[in-house]
Amino acid sequence: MTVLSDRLDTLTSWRADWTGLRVAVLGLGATGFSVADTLAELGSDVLVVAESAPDEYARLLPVIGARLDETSLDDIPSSLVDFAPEVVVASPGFPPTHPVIEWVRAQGIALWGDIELAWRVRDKVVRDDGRPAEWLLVTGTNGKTTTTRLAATMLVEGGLRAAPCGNIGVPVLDAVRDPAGFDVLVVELSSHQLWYLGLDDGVGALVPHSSVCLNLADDHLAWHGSAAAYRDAKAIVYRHTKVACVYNKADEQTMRMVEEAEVTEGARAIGFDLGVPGPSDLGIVDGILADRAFVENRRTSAAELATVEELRERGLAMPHIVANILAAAALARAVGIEPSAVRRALADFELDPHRMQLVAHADGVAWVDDSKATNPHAAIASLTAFPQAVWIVGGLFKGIDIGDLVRERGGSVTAAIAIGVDRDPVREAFARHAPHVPLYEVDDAQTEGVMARAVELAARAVGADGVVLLAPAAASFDQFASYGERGDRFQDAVRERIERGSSDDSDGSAPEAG
Ligand code: UMA
Repeated sequence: MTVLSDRLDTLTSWRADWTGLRVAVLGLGATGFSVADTLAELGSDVLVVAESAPDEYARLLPVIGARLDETSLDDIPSSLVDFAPEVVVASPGFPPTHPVIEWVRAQGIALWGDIELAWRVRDKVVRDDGRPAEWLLVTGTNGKTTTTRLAATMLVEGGLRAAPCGNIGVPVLDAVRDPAGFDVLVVELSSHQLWYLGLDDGVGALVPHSSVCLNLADDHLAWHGSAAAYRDAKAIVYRHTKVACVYNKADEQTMRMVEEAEVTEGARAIGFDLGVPGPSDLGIVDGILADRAFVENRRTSAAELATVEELRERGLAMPHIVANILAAAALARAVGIEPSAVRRALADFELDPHRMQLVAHADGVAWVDDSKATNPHAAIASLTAFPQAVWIVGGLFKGIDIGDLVRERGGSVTAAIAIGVDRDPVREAFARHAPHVPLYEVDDAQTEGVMARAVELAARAVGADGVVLLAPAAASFDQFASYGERGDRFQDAVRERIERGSSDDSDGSAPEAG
């Protein structure tokens, strides 16, 4: 073992000696800044290299004692080579095939993500018992953010100091350094962050209290290079789990991940789905969300968490949301939260905007914004929630095929409105799997015009008592800044149309399909 790796092995505490450690930080977004800020505070020698740097962060770096080289990263910057970093901490946007990442690995330099660093310094603020917060990990292709928020809400309702963090938008290092201190962190992890975690299984390896992979479907294939690599990254979530490996009984791949995981001895596999739960599962019996995993006698008894009817009243009864609720409840129950606290948390819970959000109900038509459905798997879940819908679909498909989605759900689509730059996948999927469904195309490629036109076409295609569903199954970056902007513009267009009234339709008839 080299002197350097000996030193890195000692760096598993905030109180370890980080001074003078040469660390290069790649990227200066939310993650890069939290990493630089942490390491500068610890006395390390920090160089940030980034292709672009928001003014606010760039101004702060010298103040906190870190340096910035804002430079092209197509080649290895000489500043990085000269710096000879002992550790490189990469932002999660950097794919394994990025030239700088390949260089770092070829040089044998230690490569961490922000999550590994956060785990190593998690004892900055400790609980009353002198121990750092426990971590609950949440990943999956879809539903991560909702589940993370749900679990954190249940924990807080149950009297714990808990916070959601990670891919949800709050860097884990910010949560770890929050002077308030937490009993439990609910950490949403993207496949990117998990890939970085998977690089090192040494003394710094994360040991979660409990963990869940909610589901798995093709996504981020360009970043990972293959579906298998994406899956392997997701599976890291279960590694070393101490108490509960929560998996989706309706998604065999998540069960397989648990079977194959190297967990801490004594960890249990806990299943969830919308069916009747077996012992060690959470599920639904006669309209009741029931826990048969964390009860005294799980062979003969169950704990009631909520009813489907209660969820319906709160707009939370869509199948995929109920699945998220069961997964979150499993994590909460694993840390000892009472069923009554789970129920109270659900009574106040609101879904985030752009997640199956009912924008308006006008003239019998429901307008639903699920702009967050950025991949086919998410769009299947949203289409499944309605027997029939006019579907606004399209954007950037990132190489993902929507044929299966259209084959599976095309029967419930009364008309499709195509937006986005990737038209061919939509045309081909409908021609092949649902040729009877009228397909209208939005020709306006300007961000300002897309949704007005899509809403106009949808309004003319939808029947009485119909549903218009924005669930694009694709990323938004071709025409919008984010899925949030895409959803906001849809909502604005819907409201404008309703305010204007439908009277100004050119002829009130259905548009001509392309
Ligand atoms: N950069 C490059 N080249 C690259 C990639 C990044 O130069 O190939 C630089 C750019 O200068 C860029 C900076 O790195 O400004 C930003 O880094 P980043 O893209 O890794 O993003 P952060 O701003 O640090 O935000 C990240 C997550 N983003 C990604 O994983 C892409 C955020 O998740 C997360 O909330 C935040 O850390 C805090 O943990 C967002 C996301 O889109 C929501 N996640 C993806 C998803 O959910 O599908 C994975």
